[in-house]
Amino acid sequence: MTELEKCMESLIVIFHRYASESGDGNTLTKKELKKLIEGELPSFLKAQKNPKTVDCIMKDLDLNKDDKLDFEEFLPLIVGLSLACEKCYVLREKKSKK
Ligand SMILES: [Ca+2]
Ligand SMILES: [Ca+2]
Repeated sequence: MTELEKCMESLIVIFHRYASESGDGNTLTKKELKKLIEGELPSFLKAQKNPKTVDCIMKDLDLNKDDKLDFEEFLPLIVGLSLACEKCYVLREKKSKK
């Protein structure tokens, strides 16, 4: 497998690892989402001072308002964070070339 294929597989595996903790194994409840963020994105959570961060994320991502996130609804979180990370990466690269 290529590096990118491995990344995609990791995303899917991690999503399902947390999604299968309770109830429907294909969707994340708010509790499961919180665990996923705490377990897999600790630096993101630390950067957020608002204790309601997970509630806000859940509201934003849950497009069909069933209080659960399927993989399709979960992906924009990763895309959004990747976009932010890429901006930092570009800045770092710029600095290191000077
Ligand atoms: Ca679940
Ligand atoms: Ca949903």
